[in-house]
Amino acid sequence: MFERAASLAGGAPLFVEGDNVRLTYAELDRAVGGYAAALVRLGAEPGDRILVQAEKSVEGALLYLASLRAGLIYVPLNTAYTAAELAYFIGDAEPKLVFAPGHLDLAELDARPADFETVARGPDDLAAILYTSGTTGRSRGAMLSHDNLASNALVLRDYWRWQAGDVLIHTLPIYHVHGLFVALHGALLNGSTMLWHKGFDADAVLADMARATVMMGVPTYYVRLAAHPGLTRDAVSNMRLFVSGSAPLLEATFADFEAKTGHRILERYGMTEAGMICSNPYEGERIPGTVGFPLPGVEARIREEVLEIRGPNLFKGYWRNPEKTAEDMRPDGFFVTGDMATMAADGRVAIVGRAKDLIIAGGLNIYPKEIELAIDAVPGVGESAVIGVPHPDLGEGVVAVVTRTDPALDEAAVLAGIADLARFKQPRRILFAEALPRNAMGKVQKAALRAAHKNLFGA
Ligand code: MCA
Ligand code: AMP
Repeated sequence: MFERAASLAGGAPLFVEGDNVRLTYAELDRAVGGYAAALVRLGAEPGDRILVQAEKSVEGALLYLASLRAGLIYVPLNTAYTAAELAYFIGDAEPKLVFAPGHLDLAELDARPADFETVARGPDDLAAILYTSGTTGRSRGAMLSHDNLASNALVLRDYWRWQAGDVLIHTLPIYHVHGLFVALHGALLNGSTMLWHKGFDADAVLADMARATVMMGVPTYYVRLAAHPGLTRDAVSNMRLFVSGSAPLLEATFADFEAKTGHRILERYGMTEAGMICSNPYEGERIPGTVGFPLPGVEARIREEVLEIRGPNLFKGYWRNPEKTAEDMRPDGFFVTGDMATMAADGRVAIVGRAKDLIIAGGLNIYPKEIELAIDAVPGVGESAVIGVPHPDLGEGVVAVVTRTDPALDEAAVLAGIADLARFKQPRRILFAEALPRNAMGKVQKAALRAAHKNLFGA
């Protein structure tokens, strides 16, 4: 699909960094071919996993495409993960090749442009495994097939009206669904130029809006843009579409952004296990606080207040974990998302809460169980409860409420004891308490803790 799109786009720029055209569509085939050939020379065979933890780069994107062409299974990892976390993923995925600190170096790969015969793959063959944390505290790999990725990309191309002349501001990381699939695939399928940013910087993004038409981001990006004095109707006059997802977009952010730009941000909803699931319409009403309608081909229903879905976008299960897969799957093939939702008579969906114990900060998922297990292992800790409370920039901020057996234990000692966790998962605040509130069943009342500390970050 990408090769066909690229052949139509011809000499159009593909990756642009600043004023620098890094690659044109005409060069894509041989550039990716060079990476694919290099991977094969290193011994990778179809079905092998290739694990990548690398700063965002054009080369990294080419490596992903090369992995698809060589029939490999791409396993991207958040760059913030520590060496201890990386070791877990290597043990679980058993990759043939590892591009990560202390392993292979992407910059040293001999990947000069070359012809490469694409390895044929069937629709159900795996294209990628994306790790997603679980309520048990252990990350598990969601197996995504070529058809999962392709079907979702094709649906979104039509749903969001990708069109000739579109230019995408690509500022998301490429180790998650949002940046790696939704944004990258959309642009590639459409033969669109990507203005490639290594990370999110509001000044740089605003400056690029004059030559772009589409932007995708997590709510934090829109919060930061809306607070920027440069966000005006003039600044966005070339823009066609702003998409938000990965976490709830506050109605206040939606309203603020519309007042300043005239644009109604299009909010959509998705998950690692299923790519994009629901979206507000392109032409119809984009209603804040809702995520629109199930995408064409996606079936959605609500059982006991929780959203369940089925469709060609739905993953093939958790890597080497059939028990967990079975737990989340209904006998009729519907997947239990763990998101609490309502569905209006016209089918419009609103996400109203979470049945799973999950925090989303700046679009990154954090499972309290994993943090609690780490804190509980620190000497001097009695027990802990990790919660998310409103945060003005990140949406939610991580807070730990901790009881101690050693009265001298302080915040710094707790943080030092959990240094093996990626920084973004570590609590912004550690609060000490005499005891944790429990209900009659002995279960920690997290709702009470969240209510007690809801103003901690002044959101
Ligand atoms: C960075 N920090 C964070 C986060 N990011 N803390 C909590 N949550 C975060 N998301 C911490 C760093 O550890 C550091 O801490 C400090 O903030 C500054 O780091 P820096 O990297 O400079 O921060 P930033 O550049 O401002 O990054 C924030 C960000 C970024 C722009 C919101 O996290 C981001 O781009 N997030 C997008 C993630 C994403 O792609 N999500 C989609 C997942 P210290 O200073 O203490 O060391 S896909 C998904 O969810 C589904 C499928 C879907 O629907 O899309
Ligand atoms: P991940 O595990 O990173 O794929 O994150 C998926 C989760 O992000 C979903 O199960 C939701 O809880 C949340 N999410 C994604 N998009 C939205 C949205 N537009 N509104 C509310 N929650 C969202």
